[in-house]
Amino acid sequence: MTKTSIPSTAWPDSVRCADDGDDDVRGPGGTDSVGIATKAKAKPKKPSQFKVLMLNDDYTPMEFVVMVLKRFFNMDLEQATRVMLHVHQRGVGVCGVYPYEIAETKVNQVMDFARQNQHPLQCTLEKA
Ligand code: TYC
Repeated sequence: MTKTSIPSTAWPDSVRCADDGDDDVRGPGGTDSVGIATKAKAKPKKPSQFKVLMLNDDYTPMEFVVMVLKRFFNMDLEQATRVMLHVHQRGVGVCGVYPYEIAETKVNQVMDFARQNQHPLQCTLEKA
């Protein structure tokens, strides 16, 4: 009768130690070691925020601007009227602050909707 045994070399390195996670400390040769960690810790960046700005013009009807603010920025009639009048009087106003991709989508939605209705309304982005 012959004795069988599992050769230890059958196991890849990754299953050798129980705590072989992403965060262990290893020397340059890949062997376990104690000392200074050489691996940079992943530092997730919080997404930067962008203001969506509405610009005044002489032609777009006030009611249309209020409709845009309600439709794309989820404002109620009172908020939308306040922002529209601010833009009308001061030239520019903030519709909302969002991560870049959402802000860009809002700008495109507003510009497309204004163009479809033949109004020169302009909307743009600015880093918050
Ligand atoms: N100034 C426009 C008017 O008198 C109204 C208006 C307000 C237009 C805000 C654009 O972003 C705007 N009809």
